Amino acid sequence: MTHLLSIHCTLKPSCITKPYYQPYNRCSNPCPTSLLLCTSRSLSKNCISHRGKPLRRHTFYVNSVHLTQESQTQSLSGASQVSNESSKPKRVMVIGGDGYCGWATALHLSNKNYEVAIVDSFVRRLFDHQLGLDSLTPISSIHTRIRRWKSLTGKNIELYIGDICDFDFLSETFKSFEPDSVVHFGEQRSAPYSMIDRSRAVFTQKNNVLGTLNVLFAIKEFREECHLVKLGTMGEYGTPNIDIEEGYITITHNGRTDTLPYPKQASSFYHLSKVHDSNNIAFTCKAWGIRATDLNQGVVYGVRTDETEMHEELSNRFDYDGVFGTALNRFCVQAAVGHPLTVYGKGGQTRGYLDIRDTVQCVELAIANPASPGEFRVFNQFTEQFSVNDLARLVTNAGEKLGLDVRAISVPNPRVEAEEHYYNAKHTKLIELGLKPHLLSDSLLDSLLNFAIRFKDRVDTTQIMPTVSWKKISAKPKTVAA
Ligand code: NAD
Ligand code: USQ
Repeated sequence: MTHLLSIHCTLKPSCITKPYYQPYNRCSNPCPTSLLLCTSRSLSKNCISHRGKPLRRHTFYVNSVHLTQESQTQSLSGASQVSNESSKPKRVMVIGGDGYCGWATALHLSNKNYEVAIVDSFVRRLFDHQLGLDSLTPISSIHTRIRRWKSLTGKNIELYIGDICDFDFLSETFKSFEPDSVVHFGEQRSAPYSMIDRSRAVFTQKNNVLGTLNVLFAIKEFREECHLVKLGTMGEYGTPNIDIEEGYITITHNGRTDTLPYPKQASSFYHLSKVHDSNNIAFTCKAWGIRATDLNQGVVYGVRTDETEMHEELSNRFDYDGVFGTALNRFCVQAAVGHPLTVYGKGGQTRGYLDIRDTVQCVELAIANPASPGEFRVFNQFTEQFSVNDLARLVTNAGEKLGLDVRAISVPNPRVEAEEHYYNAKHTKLIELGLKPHLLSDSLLDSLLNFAIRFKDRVDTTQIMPTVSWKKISAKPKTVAA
């Protein structure tokens, strides 16, 4: 048995001994035309400065490498969405930009001519090491990803490596990049992970709630006008027996009427962390005049976007395991390897779902149409509702057409959740802003299944069954077999 590493550690870039890269155009010292390799702290101190303001020693400010020889600037399909009012492209900080939704979004925004910076601690890659998990798709390091993007498009993506719970790091990042918008994906996002044991529950809430609080303080201190686009979750609402509105509900009680935040009934320590975030954001919009959009996103499926398709080194991660894998993605991989589809309990659990290509579209729409100062705006970000049984049926039918032998089984539900319930959630605000949904069609399922089949030799079937029980969570650290 191998004990899991404690995750009380935050990734302190100052502890990392690896050399890092500094772009020639941001360096106060003369730099070579290709790349400047800073290997010592003293050198980094001198090198890292921006507009006369030195960055602190532990801020790892890494930019894509100057690749003049390799660069072949392409005119990509997505025309610039950046407003013509200003010739200066909008600067978007993508926190969590090395993750599943964040990587696809960073590339999409860069493709649309936004100036993009990724901020990430790589804690998601660390979770894989801790739990012995791996993405279905091979994924390149962030440095390789960014260099490849630059070589294909000529576009820079700036990179700040660090933990947003470290306010010094975040402050320097804000002062250096000066974002117009911050898209915040940078949280521990798995409900099962948050229910493994006490330390994971605590980590999830600390990481998510404090990280978001730091982002709010950084906006207040350094970029008051900056628009926060925060990834929340449909799971904040739970499964009430009435229609779910977009953020707010108008209630008449004892003859008086008010519009109030929609009631929240989250059902994991992860989902609860999002509720806490929403409350903190709503309060700071009111108190400090921050402008924010909370994107209550449903379950995301798919992996390919126009940009990640451009090169295998731009591939996105694809989780299928029992901790980080989400329903439809898991079912496609299960069908590809001949594993029964794992329907938890009765399978009537209904959620909102969306294609990852719509995630990137929604974020872009939110950025392009910002909230007003002091406004706390909530959009429900999904395109269709399905029950788990619906998904199992769809994957079974699509798999059979491809000659796969697919069957679904009912697995004892490791979660505490309603398995048969009413569910009708509004999702009109993003459509009104111009979202053109990619709905789950037979052809999309075919392509997802074919994608899973292509990588099926990489599947570790021992990671498929759920192992985390909502009821059995304890204070004792959980271990994993090596
Ligand atoms: P992910 O785990 O793939 O990516 C999150 C990224 O954030 C990772 O790269 C991680 O290293 C980084 N990160 C986490 N904590 C950080 C910190 N303190 N400082 C800096 N970086 C940090 O997750 P994802 O699937 O891309 O989800 C992104 C966001 O969208 C999350 O907030 C999640 O709650 C939300 N969301 C995801 C889904 C989904 O189906 N994937 C659905 C609804 C909402
Ligand atoms: N489920 C199964 N079988 C599986 C996997 C899941 O029946 O093999 C069921 C779950 O019990 C649940 C539903 O499918 O009822 C969705 O589970 P999921 O694992 O696909 O998604 P969830 O845990 O809710 O979390 C995911 C993301 C999270 C995001 C959330 C959006 O990991 O970051 O916030 O989707 S939502 O569900 O709308 O809250």
